[in-house]
Amino acid sequence: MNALFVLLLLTLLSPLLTANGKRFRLPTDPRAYLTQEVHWFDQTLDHFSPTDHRQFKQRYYEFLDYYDVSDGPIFLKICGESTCPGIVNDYTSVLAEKFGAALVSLEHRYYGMSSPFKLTTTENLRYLSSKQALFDLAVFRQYYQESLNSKYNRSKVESPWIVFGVSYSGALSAWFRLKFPHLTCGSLASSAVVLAVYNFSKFDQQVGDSAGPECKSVLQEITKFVDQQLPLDGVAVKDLFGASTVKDDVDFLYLLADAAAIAFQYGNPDVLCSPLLEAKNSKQNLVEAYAKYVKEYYLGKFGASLNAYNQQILKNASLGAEGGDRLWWFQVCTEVAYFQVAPTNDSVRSPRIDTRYHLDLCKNVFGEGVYPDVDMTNIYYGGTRIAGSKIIFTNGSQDPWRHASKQTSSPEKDMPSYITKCHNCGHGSDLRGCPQSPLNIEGDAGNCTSPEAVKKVRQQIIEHIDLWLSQCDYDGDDDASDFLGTARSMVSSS
Ligand SMILES: *[C@@H]1O[C@H](CO)[C@@H](O)[C@H](O)[C@H]1NC(C)=O
Ligand SMILES: *[C@@H]1O[C@H](CO)[C@@H](O)[C@H](O)[C@H]1NC(C)=O
Ligand SMILES: *[C@@H]1O[C@H](CO)[C@@H](O)[C@H](O)[C@H]1NC(C)=O
Ligand SMILES: *[C@@H]1O[C@H](CO)[C@@H](O)[C@H](O)[C@H]1NC(C)=O
Ligand SMILES: *[C@@H]1O[C@H](CO)[C@@H](O)[C@H](O)[C@H]1NC(C)=O
Ligand SMILES: CC(=O)N[C@H]1CO[C@H](CO)[C@@H](O)[C@@H]1O
Repeated sequence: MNALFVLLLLTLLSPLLTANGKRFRLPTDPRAYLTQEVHWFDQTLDHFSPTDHRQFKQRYYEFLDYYDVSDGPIFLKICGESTCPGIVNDYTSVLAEKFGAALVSLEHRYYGMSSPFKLTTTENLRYLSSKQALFDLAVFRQYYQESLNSKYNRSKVESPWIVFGVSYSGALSAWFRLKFPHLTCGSLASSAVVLAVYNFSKFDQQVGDSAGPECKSVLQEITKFVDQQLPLDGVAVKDLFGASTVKDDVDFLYLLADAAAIAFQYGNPDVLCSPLLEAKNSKQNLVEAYAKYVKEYYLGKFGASLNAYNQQILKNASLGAEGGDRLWWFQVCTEVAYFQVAPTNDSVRSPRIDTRYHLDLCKNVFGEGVYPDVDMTNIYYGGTRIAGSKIIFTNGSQDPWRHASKQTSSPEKDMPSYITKCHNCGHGSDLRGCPQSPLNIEGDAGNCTSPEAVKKVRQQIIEHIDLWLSQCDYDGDDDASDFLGTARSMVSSS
């Protein structure tokens, strides 16, 4: 099969690779990409072993239409926890045009077509970690700089690099700048989940806050009813939601919790709350109204997969892309947790979604001893006390994930933090506009309830990138004349 065909196939399959509250949705519409032309790179499997020299093929993309060959920067858009079908046409393409930048994206190891192994057994997943992924990016950055230099017949040029990411890849963007400051001039970390959280009850609290008192209380009523009905007639309840394949009751409750969270996370609050409040006001059956939303919107239009909530499926190491969220769950169960447990008070989700449920899932899906050492992760990266520099943190006011991000500025370290505040500002709204799913081409902010809020943050992003490019000097030694990127000014500011 040729690569393009495989790519198309994967693009069609990618609705299966969704959900679990966390996973950042990538669009399936080819128009949402600047390019989908695949390139390959030989990557080292284990960056931390002196004796293991195995390699695997890692997929990447480049887009050079805006590139100013004389002194343009390189924007590395980090792909995160899903297949990476191309370079997404979000607000970074507007930035690339403004700054005359080359755009390049590397698929995250293990995801999509960049898997070192056919089977995703726990043993084979041992090289799946953010630490390895950061090294992938560093090695790739060197490789790509050289490949671009030879393409344009130039030598020893060190372009100014800026890294970008949203969500988990936003955390990678911040961490890359932290761990490899000599390889970049700055970082945008959009909705970046840099804090590993063990009991992440603030997630559910934010869902309630974003819903507002009325919609929250309807959601709570529904949860309560489903909690009561499940032990009595689980089959009927699951059937109502079209989810009879999800055998475990708490897996099913998790699906219902995620379905609500996703509306706020991705800027579609009214798609959920309007019909629920309508049902409430006209005294219709609330559970049926919610089931309609879950079936038609969450599992339908949004494209979430039941497989992501089915531990029987998550356990299966031979399913590859169809195995739901097995890969992301592995990262959750080993590094970052973000266990979205029910808060003890005023919870939207079922109290049965607790710490024990998550730990049991990790054990059931990956085996004995797999456990997220969040303390080690936060020691390694610093959490919200990350000791980096020149990193912009952005968050959406309605996004439950912002409580795992850095929400206050550290001006002394040149790490500003911005929050876009509006009714439908969610995950990555600075780069993706509103709603965040489906993606708006070039991250159009036109449908944000406060486009001005998004524009203001974007202006800050432009100013910081401009400043950091002008200050960029990788080594400051005598070779500085080789460095093309200094003092580059923006093409235009608006
Ligand atoms: C590349 O640059 C070298 C040295 O400047 C020059 O001799 C050579 O002709 C160039 N080759 C191409 C393909 O432009
Ligand atoms: C997480 O919550 C569980 C259950 O409430 C509790 O036993 C545990 O101590 C908590 N762990 C941390 C690190 O907060
Ligand atoms: C795992 O998936 C493969 C491929 O679909 C299937 O053949 C196999 O029966 C599954 N294993 C289990 C234990 O369900
Ligand atoms: C529990 O939540 C309710 C509703 O938000 C609030 O009024 C109450 O003060 C909370 N109780 C505690 C102990 O936090
Ligand atoms: C904004 O919403 C309207 C109505 O839903 C839609 O027709 C239009 O395409 C949207 N614009 C953007 C930029 O999403
Ligand atoms: C810069 C900024 O707007 N920070 C805010 C982010 O959100 C937190 C929590 O709501 C606020 O306390 C910060 O002021």
